[in-house]
Amino acid sequence: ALPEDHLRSGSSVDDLRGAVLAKLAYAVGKTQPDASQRDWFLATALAVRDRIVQGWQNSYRATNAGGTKRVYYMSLEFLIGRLMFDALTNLGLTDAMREALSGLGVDLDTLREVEPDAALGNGGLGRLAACFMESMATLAVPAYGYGIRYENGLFRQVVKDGWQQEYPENWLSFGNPWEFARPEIAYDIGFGGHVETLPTEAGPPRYEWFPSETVEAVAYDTPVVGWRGQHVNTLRLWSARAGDPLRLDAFNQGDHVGAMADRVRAEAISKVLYPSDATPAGQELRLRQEYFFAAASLQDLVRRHLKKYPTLHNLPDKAAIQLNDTHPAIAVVELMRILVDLQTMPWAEAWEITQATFGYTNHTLLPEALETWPVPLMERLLPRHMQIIYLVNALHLDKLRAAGQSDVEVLRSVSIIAEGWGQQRVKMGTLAFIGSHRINGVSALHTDLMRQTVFRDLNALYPDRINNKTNGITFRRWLIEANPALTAILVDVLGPAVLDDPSRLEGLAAHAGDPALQARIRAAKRDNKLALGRIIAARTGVQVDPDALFDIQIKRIHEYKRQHLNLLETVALYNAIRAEPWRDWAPRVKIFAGKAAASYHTAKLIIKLANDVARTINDDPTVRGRLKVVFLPNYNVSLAERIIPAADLSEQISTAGMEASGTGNMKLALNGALTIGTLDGANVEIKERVGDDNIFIFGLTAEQVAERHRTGLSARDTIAASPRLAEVLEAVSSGVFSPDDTGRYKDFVQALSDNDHFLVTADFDAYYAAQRQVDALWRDEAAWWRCSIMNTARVGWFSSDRTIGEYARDIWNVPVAAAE
Ligand code: DL6
Repeated sequence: ALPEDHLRSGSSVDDLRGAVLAKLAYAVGKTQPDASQRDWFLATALAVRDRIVQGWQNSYRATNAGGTKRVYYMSLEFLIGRLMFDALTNLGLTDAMREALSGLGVDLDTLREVEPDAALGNGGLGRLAACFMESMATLAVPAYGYGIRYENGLFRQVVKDGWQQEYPENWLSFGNPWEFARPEIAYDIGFGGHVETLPTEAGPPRYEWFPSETVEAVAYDTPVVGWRGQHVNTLRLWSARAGDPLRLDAFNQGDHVGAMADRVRAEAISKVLYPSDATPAGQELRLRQEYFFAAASLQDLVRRHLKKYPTLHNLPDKAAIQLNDTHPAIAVVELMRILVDLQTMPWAEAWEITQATFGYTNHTLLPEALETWPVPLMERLLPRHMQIIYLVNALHLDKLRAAGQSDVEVLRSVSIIAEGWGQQRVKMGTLAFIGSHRINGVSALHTDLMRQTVFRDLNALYPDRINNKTNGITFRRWLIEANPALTAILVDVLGPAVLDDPSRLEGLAAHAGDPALQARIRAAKRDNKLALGRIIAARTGVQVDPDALFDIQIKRIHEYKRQHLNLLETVALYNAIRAEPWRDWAPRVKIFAGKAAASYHTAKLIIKLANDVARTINDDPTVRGRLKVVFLPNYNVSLAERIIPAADLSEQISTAGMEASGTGNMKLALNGALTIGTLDGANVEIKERVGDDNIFIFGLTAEQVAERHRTGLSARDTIAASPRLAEVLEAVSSGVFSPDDTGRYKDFVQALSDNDHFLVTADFDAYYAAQRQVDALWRDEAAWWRCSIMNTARVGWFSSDRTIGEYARDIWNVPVAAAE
């Protein structure tokens, strides 16, 4: 082989070192003495990327040559985080690269921290998309992920005086070594304008849309390499570009700002993830984003199909499009427009193809998160699409009436158009449901609730469409990369095949009581806790004891997730410690991290409460360090990778029926944390697998919650019946934790008493009791570590490889590679 090949594909330490040095010189343009850590990171990432390219091209060629069906995963979010260790791990190059760099005086783990964290998502939904991309590559399912290349990802959270502040997160400012810009792959995306009716000689008229505005969608490709580098897929993200970079006439007349107005408006589409939709302009931008990426992705996949086949009639045999929630649901209508208006296909045939191609995943039942768009907005922005929606709806309702359905309530509930709110709105969930052949929920409970609630009437009409696909996580990132110490023990005990086949984790159960194994697992956890302790000290100034129980709640801040229930329990424990300081309290560190939506005032107040409670307790000498509270700012994927391996207890305490699945619950259990949780989302299935003895379940069930919502939510009687809770609420309300502003939490506590929608007060006593069971088990070391090991042993099923296998079989109809 030519030396050049070694530089591009060699995997020895010398090859890698040579490759990094070549990249440093010729791609980054630096010499060794001048290179910063960022330069070294770029050089290393580029050298790694070279090693993916061959597999990427092979995968592409094989799929094309074989005419294999592809999966297109459309998602407004891909929370991919850092990518260097994904690539190194899956290519099996981590150790060799570490050695290669250390020979140059460079530390791979330092470079790991230099990589920007790509926060192109908000939470679980976006991270699921990232795990699915990795699993599809691992299982050799040919796939494209389609989304938006946001210039600014989810905001950077700064905590100032206990309050969240948001700052832009420009992850691209120093370049992105993983992506390939494809300026030649660009599509025109129209907005606004009008529709013309064109008569035809025979048959129905044709329609043509003349948009008043056009924005270009430009592709940026990131290769996604699967485990052991066998298969590589593409994450194709769209960036918005104005057709004309500036209006030269205006510029020459001195209007330098005005000359760029069109460009700014066009490029705003890919500027920020989740623009605030509190204003009509924000709402419009959000709808523009959704149509922009859905339309670009469809043009792309249709072009690919027509390059190989003469017609789109066989599209469902060659393409499965998965809608990750309703955000891309307008794609259903866009495909109809392409088929009927552009390809002149008869409506019925087009509809059949559309339905057979799409699948839709629902990720929430919360009414405020179910998307609806005002008809006037849709009509103005996408006039032809609105016509198509009306026709889809009319035909759908006609069919039901013809089949004997005359119940006005049922017809109203299954209609795509909702009346009310003072204006008509388009229900995107109903549109996605009707336009798809399969609709899935993300945990068994969530799927059942979908059948009983939001989609009850649609499910009665189409009983075969809804199916369950319980979420999963990729073990490559959440075990192998995040927790090398635990991984090494697992490989030692179970053999290296456990890395390929997570069901082998079950073998650990037989050793759960082995004191030697317990000691090893405990020592590994302690090291992880020490490392997290260093991060906590650096970011918050709080010193934590690695031998205390690390009690973790990490997720978006939301009332349904009930961080405030945890905080109220923290206050109760604080009161108890102060009342009986002589008792042998199990030392605990309560760690919170998460972001609140910028316009969600109560969630931001909960962050302030966490910081107020933390300051008061951490400063109180009576507590003597037996309880510490930490709010770690700027939660993101990289921080999760450091927190999860250090967790002893996993807080999954949402109001039952409100958390669709959760995936943090799976990551924490895999890393040996015991769950304290409600019977909600995937907690139910985690309990079934780990067993009742290895999990702390408390609180109302989803059914009981629904019953409470029917009977009323005043919490006065509940509070009166619980002196402990009453004392806690009184302390918070009266300003014990906010001496600088004693009224800060008055309304917050009042609202809990008047209308406790999330049933915090109702679950409080049960939660407090469950926490004391946690304390008791923590004191029995052998029993605790046995439970911890049983958690790791029994959650192999939550691998996203299993989930993707189910999607492939039941929704997409594509084969998956057999496990090695
Ligand atoms: O399915 C992924 C993830 C679930 O694990 C979470 O339980 C669920 O809240 C989340 N859903 C969303 C949708 N919008 N809201 N809210 O983020 O999906």
